Amino acid sequence: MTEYAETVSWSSFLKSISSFSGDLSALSAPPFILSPVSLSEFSQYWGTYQDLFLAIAQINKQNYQAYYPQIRSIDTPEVTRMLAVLQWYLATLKCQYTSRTQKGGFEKKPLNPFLGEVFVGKWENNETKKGDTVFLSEQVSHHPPVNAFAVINEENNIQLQGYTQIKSSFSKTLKLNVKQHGHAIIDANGNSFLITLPAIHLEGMLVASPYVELEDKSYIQSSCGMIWRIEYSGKGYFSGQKNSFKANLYVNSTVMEKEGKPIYTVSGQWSGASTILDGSKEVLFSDISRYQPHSLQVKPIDNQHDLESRKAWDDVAKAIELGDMKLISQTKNKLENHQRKLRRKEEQENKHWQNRWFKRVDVIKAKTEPDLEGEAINKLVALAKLSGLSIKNIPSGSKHNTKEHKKATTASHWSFVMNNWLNEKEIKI
Ligand code: CLR
Repeated sequence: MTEYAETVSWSSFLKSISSFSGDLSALSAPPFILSPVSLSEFSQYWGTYQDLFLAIAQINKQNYQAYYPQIRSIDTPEVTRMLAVLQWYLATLKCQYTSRTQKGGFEKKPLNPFLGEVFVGKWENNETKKGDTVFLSEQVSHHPPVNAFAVINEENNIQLQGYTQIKSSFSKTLKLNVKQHGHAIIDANGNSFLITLPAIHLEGMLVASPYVELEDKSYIQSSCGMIWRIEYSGKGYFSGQKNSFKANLYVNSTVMEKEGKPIYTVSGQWSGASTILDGSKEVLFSDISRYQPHSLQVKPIDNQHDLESRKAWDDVAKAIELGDMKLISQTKNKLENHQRKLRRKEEQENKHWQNRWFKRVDVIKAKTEPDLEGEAINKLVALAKLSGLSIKNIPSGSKHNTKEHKKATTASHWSFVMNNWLNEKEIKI
């Protein structure tokens, strides 16, 4: 395809945005902006930095002083663990939001996962005391699209689980604004952390090379009471750099709400280096370029189950790589028609699609339903309470005292069911 043809189709694409309905999958975009990768792969980035992730579980009373020798004022394992969670979290942001745009690339429109689509793999940690980490991702809902995920390392007794659902809209200046619903919860040796998902927007639409910038705030609430508030900004807000952030650690959410004195302040670029204020001295906190990303191992397509993402989308992905619009729509239609048939059959037989490893729990109703084990759900409720964040189905990180919270009536969340994974017979990692 010539560059000229691309710009022509891009401008007509931009025009078509004026009638955007909120459903990104219904937006037909020119082939060069289509990605051959399904959105169900994106949650793997929670585990890319294995060492930083496992450190959260490995820090204890005996070893905590070895973790951040450059920060002189650290005095407890709890504070060290909070720093480790932030350091890992910043690294995940780099993966989640810049891994596709590095080396001159741009953000493309990912494949829209079908109901029941899974993407699984593992990180092999060949050193002792690390053990392998399992990654599971499942498309638990198609309308609206919801992806649930889990990252499990048994050796270190650490597990992360969560889900995400995006709500998007275009501004008049053709900026794509995306709010995320959902959260991630870490459970590490008896310590748990609730992580809210930041709002994002896409810049660079007018020049056909979109990239993500984060905005507003997100939180990490620990079961020990401490909470991080992370504020994001792009070029030219409180810093001249893109991907800027400032994170304050508070002893609890009450102090945070009163804008009391933070224990620590970390600032810099989440995609690069950041510093921490240690007393009155500014020292290096983290420089992500010094850490090695660890890639997820995924089975070859031939050994995959029909529900596995790369196998199911193989023909479409190949067509996208060829840039052949006709072939793209043929292969996509085939997959989508098959899905429609399945749904129709279920309807006729009065059956529902069974989710695999996750279940939906409404925490408002759950209180009156005695059979709800859902451990993570209980943690969610407890951590949300500590943080003053809403438990309802509103954008992740919304506070308890907002209008949106008062208006919302449901509080259903997706919760990982470990036993379902342990009893899994068909899908292997
Ligand atoms: C999905 C959940 C991940 C983090 C993440 C990263 C990038 C986001 C993606 C989420 C959702 C889909 C997204 C993408 C960047 C671009 C893409 C918003 C939040 C949109 C659908 C691309 C649209 C492109 C056209 C308008 C051309 O953990």
